[in-house]
Amino acid sequence: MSGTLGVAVIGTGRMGADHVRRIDRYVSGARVAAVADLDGDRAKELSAGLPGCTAHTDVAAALDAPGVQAVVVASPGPAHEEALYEAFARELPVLCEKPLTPDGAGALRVMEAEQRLGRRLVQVGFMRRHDAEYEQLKSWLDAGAHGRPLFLHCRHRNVSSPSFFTSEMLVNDSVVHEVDAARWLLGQEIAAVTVMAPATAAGAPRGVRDPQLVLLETVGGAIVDVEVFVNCGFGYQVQCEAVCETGSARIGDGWSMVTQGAGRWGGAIDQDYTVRFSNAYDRQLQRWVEATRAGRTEGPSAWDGYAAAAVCEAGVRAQRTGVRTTVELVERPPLYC
Ligand code: ISE
Repeated sequence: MSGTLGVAVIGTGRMGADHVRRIDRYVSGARVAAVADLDGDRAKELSAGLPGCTAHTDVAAALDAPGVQAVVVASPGPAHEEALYEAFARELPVLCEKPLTPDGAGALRVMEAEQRLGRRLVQVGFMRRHDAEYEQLKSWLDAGAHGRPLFLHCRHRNVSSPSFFTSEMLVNDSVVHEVDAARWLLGQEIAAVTVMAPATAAGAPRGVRDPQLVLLETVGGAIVDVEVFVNCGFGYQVQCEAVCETGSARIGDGWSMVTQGAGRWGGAIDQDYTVRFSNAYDRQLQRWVEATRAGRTEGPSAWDGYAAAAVCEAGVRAQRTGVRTTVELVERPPLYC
């Protein structure tokens, strides 16, 4: 593919608008050629400042717009599957925000459709894989200098959850990141999930069980514990400590400038994922644009999206029943090996 990559962005909510801004201002080699949103006014408003960008309320129309060569899907999860099929029908490469689909069955259908095309078109937006600290931790683990990984101790805290958040979403919208990160860092599938919850925090919205503790067991015998707390009130924190047989490594402490005065020392805590992972989002998009222009599809695949969805589905069952729940995965198709 030569020249500037024309990208259609589907969904102009928080993430979609952020991707549009990123492509327009920071990513080289790409431009926003079309945007689509059910809210036509929002799409029009966003496209207004972008030369040559058209606004649509319909995914198909956006993908057929002049100059569109690739797609970013950033609509709500339940709308991803249809958008992916529209992209497949036109053989357009796609960067699809997580979750690939809200459930394992949908992700299986997407994989089947992609296999019928005979080549990978989808990269899933698990952006932590592009974060510099996560990359460092992955290299440390891959070097294997400290023996086998035994534990990942993870903390995933948000200041507050959006109004539509449910107890299930702590697993399938938030912990889905740790599910993917754990599979990627350890190079192992997740075999079973257990979910426990302490007393609900005073800051949790009515009916939302927050915080929760999610335990993931990998096929290689490692245990991943995730404290997920999406109304902690004090900051956005994503931390991960890997413990191996003879050493440990930890990321996400967020050391920025340290101030001292009046007998105290301190620093700022990020308040939001678009700030904490801003570089990861930039790198994800830049790398996707470069790979796409070179005719390659890289990064987390539809298989990774499927595996994460299957683990989260088991997680939601474990949450409801209080019982350790095994994860059932289909055999990995050759396209994803
Ligand atoms: C949100 O959708 C994200 O992807 C954030 O990274 C995560 O921290 C948050 O809990 C999710 O709701």
